[in-house]
Amino acid sequence: MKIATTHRGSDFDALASLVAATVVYPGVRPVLPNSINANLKAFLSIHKDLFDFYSPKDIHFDQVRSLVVVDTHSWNRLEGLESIKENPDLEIIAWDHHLEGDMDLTEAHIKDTGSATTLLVQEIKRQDKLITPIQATLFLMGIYEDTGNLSFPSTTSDDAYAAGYLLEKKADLNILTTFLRQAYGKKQKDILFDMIQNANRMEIDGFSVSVLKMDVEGRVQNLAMVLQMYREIVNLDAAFGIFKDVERDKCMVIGRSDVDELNVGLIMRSMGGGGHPGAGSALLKATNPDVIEEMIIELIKGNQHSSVMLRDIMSYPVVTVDEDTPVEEVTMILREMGCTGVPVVDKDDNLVGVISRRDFKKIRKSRQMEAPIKAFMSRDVVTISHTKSAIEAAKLMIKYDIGRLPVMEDNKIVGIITRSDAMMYFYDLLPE
Ligand SMILES: [Mn+2]
Repeated sequence: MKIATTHRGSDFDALASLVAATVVYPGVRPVLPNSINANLKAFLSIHKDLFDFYSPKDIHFDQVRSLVVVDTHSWNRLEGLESIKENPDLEIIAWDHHLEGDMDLTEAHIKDTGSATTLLVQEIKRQDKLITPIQATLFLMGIYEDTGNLSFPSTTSDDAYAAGYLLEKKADLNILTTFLRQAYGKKQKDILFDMIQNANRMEIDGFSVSVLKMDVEGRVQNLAMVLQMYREIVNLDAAFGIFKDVERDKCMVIGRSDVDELNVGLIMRSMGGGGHPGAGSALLKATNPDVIEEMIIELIKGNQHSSVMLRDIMSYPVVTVDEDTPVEEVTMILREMGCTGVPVVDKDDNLVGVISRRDFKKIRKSRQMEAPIKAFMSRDVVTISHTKSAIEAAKLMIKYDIGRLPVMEDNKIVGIITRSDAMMYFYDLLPE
């Protein structure tokens, strides 16, 4: 068995490197440590289904013949893998940007780039492997996090070339800023202070909105994050910033919204930019900020159709299984449906549990395949009412780290919302 793993307290560079390793080594089992940082937790609670991670406890260590380690090559930074050290003829391949490490390597790809992801992206490029835009986004997050958006002194030209390659492969910068908490320095602090002092609040169609106009000198990083902080502090439904770069005579327009009904992506697209329901931006050349402000207000007024309710994105009808169905039969049903989990009901159709891919990993012996599914299902089922919104569903998925939410009406399941439904919403892939 060939496994890939990374360091404890995984960050985006670690996760991105791990996923990149599965591209470079098809068939390798990616083992994600249980301890991961908070940004990563939020990202995975939405995206987990895209990546088939194993937990260290799912692995029979004595069967591991080949180990790929990424973003570390020190035994003490791995989680729960000490015992495989003793495996005879263990092959160890490392991809790492830390020069120090105590593992006895069969194959070393070690170079002091700004991120470990960079090294794997170079390999993916060299082999001309296919990657999806979502993988490209994740890889870029890995590079950006470890290089402070290519600004840390540790950044090398390799990192920047790799970032360029990922943008070519359609990495999505809006998603990236949603999940990466970025540097907040003096410049950002001054701008935030300015914003709060000049705070203006208007009511447009029942939304509390603020449109700020500011001149900025040179490039200021993370304006989007500052705007987001402003929106949170002043407690607005949505905030828009029009940042005029006086030297270049351009306006950067950024929007952040916390309510479903006010779709920032739609507004930014109308101005030639792009984005998602909660976050977007546009770059306008030689435009008067007052005119842009008027445009934004008009667009918000015209924005009356973008409320996305659960019934618009949920999947239905819902296949359920009876709690006494044998495990084996459930796996067949899942395979036929092509999905990874299913709600479990009792004789009277009441929801009593959910079975998911993670629960199946508890099964170790073949005779357990004949046991009723209720023996393995999760009983604490988080559900959501059909009257709630897509953002509320996504928040629950993040909070409870679950990929499937039954949608309930009068105690019966009327639909199910999955991570991929939520992703369709976040990436704005819904049919218009
Ligand atoms: Mn790293």
